[in-house]
Amino acid sequence: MNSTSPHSNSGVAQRFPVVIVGAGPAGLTLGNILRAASVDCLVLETETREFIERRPRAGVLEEWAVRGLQQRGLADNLVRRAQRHTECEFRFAGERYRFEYAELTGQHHWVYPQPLLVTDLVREYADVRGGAVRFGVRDVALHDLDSDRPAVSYTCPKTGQRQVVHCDFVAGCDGARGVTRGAVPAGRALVSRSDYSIGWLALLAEAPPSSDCVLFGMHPSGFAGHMPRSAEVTRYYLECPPGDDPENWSQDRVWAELQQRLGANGAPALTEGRLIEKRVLDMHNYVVEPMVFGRLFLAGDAAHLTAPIAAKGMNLALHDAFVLGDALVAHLTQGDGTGLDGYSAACLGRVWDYQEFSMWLSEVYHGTSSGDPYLAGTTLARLRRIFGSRTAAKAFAEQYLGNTDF
Ligand code: RFL
Repeated sequence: MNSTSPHSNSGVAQRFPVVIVGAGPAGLTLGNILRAASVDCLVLETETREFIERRPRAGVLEEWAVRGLQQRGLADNLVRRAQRHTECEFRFAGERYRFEYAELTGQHHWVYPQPLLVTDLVREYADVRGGAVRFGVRDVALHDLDSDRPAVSYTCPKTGQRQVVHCDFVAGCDGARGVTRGAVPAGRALVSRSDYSIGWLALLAEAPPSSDCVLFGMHPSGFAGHMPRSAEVTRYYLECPPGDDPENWSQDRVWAELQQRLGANGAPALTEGRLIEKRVLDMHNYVVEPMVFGRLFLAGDAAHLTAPIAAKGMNLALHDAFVLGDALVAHLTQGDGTGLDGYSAACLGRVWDYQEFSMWLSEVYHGTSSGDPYLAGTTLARLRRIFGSRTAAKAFAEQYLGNTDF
């Protein structure tokens, strides 16, 4: 893809200093940072604006990430509307264990549904800061990335014509299923992968939360999670075989499993409701190193995927966007390339830290249902340590909330 010519069947060539592929949290945050410094950029997105503003996904944001958005004028709605979570609850061996992480660390989580954040970011970028964006583009291809005159081409949804955009830099922010990661030639990056061989049935229920906090159920039948999203909507997860068909999970079966796996002494029954999303996620991770090839800078899920086990992916996407945005602004406005040179290393420390935590947490969530009594025993020992030792609890809380020292 990198070596193909962008020039066939093209309309009028355009030029932007930066082309951003993908209008998710990473791409839109990056675009906003560039526009705030009056750097021109173009965002290319395969979906419509309405679609990205509604796509349900993440909800949990770490304090440092929200501070980063605030410092860039991107969190006004968020801090007004998001919930602050200060504790969560683990349920295992028939009992409930409250984990008061704010009391241990002085930090909390923010809960703000990803579609609301994307809506805020796209409005600020396109309607307030005057950023250029093309929705519904097809067949995005990258060209001449290892030269100082890279280009991006795409098919315009209205005319069907190929368009070419010349630029200085390409930001690959097109998520786990995008095309930019594939533009890095084999041998120019190391892609490390890990597969948990575990599936999660991700559910959104039209039901109020059944607790004031996140619940984690470690049950011999499988993990279950309860994540409040708003007064009317709650996200639930159920461990299932990888590749399972969501149609195997009727409304009745879902609620019966949730009630069982999240049941514990003294816990009220869950408030049930209509399921408005039901999809199976196979739990796997990857990391691309370095996150740079020539003039292409990968950010967010395009560069590294963290299974939603530890709710870290959007936080990492924002971190990359902050680092890359500041580095591109320094280069394009002051000729200072040190930030771009250090971009990959500046991101990968946090990426690997979160990968490791996600792996550790996966063992905790899935050990009791692994069918291996040894793993089940060591999992319960880990959990009891968190609730038996304040030092262990603090160490866990620090990782759960996201280390601020990167
Ligand atoms: P995104 O959000 O996937 O955005 C990429 C954008 O690129 C577009 N695109 C293309 N555009 C142009 N050309 C192409 N060829 C393109 N291919 C794709 C896509 O349409 C899209 O608009 O990536 P980004 O910006 O890196 O953001 C990553 C986050 O979205 C992701 O890490 C999180 O959603 C992960 N995640 C969570 N992260 C958290 O930090 N906290 C959470 O609580 C949390 N919960 C979750 C999650 C992910 C989930 N799913 C569905 C995987 C819960 C779930 C269920």
